[in-house]
Amino acid sequence: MRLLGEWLESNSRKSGSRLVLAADVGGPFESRVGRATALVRALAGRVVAVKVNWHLLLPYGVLGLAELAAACREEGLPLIADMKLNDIGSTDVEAARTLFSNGFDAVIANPFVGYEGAMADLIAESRRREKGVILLVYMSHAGAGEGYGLTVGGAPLYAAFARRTREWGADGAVVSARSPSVIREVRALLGEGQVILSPGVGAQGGDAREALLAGADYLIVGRSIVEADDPVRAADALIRSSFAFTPP
Ligand code: OMP
Repeated sequence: MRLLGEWLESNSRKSGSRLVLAADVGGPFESRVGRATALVRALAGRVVAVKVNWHLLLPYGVLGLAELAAACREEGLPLIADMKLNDIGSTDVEAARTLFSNGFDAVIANPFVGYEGAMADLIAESRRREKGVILLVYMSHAGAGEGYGLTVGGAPLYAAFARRTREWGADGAVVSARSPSVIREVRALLGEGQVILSPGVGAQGGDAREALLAGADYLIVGRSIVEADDPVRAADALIRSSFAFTPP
């Protein structure tokens, strides 16, 4: 079995990078997948994984992303589907089967829906297929605290979600790079081998180095690379500025 965390770590050792490319390519619909695929080719060796979101999934669907999935496979990069799965088990499992049968290696899901009849089914399907599930634990937008920060039974909801990530045996958690203190708390609650993926650096104002020092394993970065005049230089600059330290 190739656990997602081991795959990311192996790519990170080879590349010296902790960047996950959010291939959020906008602009003309007809050229998005071609441009995203070219980005993956150009950035291979500088990123440890590729994540796709509605920018590509909506206009193309998984069948339309075959070229991108093939590029990820050839470059040895796990392909993560960011649909923030959030439904009953049978629907989530259907989505996961479609994704996993078409070159995707992991999905992001929302633990808010609970275990029985929802996340239990999705996680079991992913395990059976040797694929990954990453749970949303604390989001990066300004209003994230209104939901993920709600206090339930004297503790914030994100702490409950971090515990669920461990207990349910997911592969890791998404935690905002803009909230290093939350990253620290979540890090302490996660189990061994469970990774923290942190979005929110660059365009959203978070600091890459602070997020990594707080305990994030990887940074999910979209616009500050994708929309840069020179994405390779932008990725290199991020790698240089954030990784001038040895992670604990
Ligand atoms: P940039 O802000 O352009 O770097 O993109 C960040 C990427 O991470 C986008 O694809 C977002 O949809 C995604 N993301 C967040 O920004 N915040 C979150 O809390 C969670 C995600 C995510 O699940 O990837």
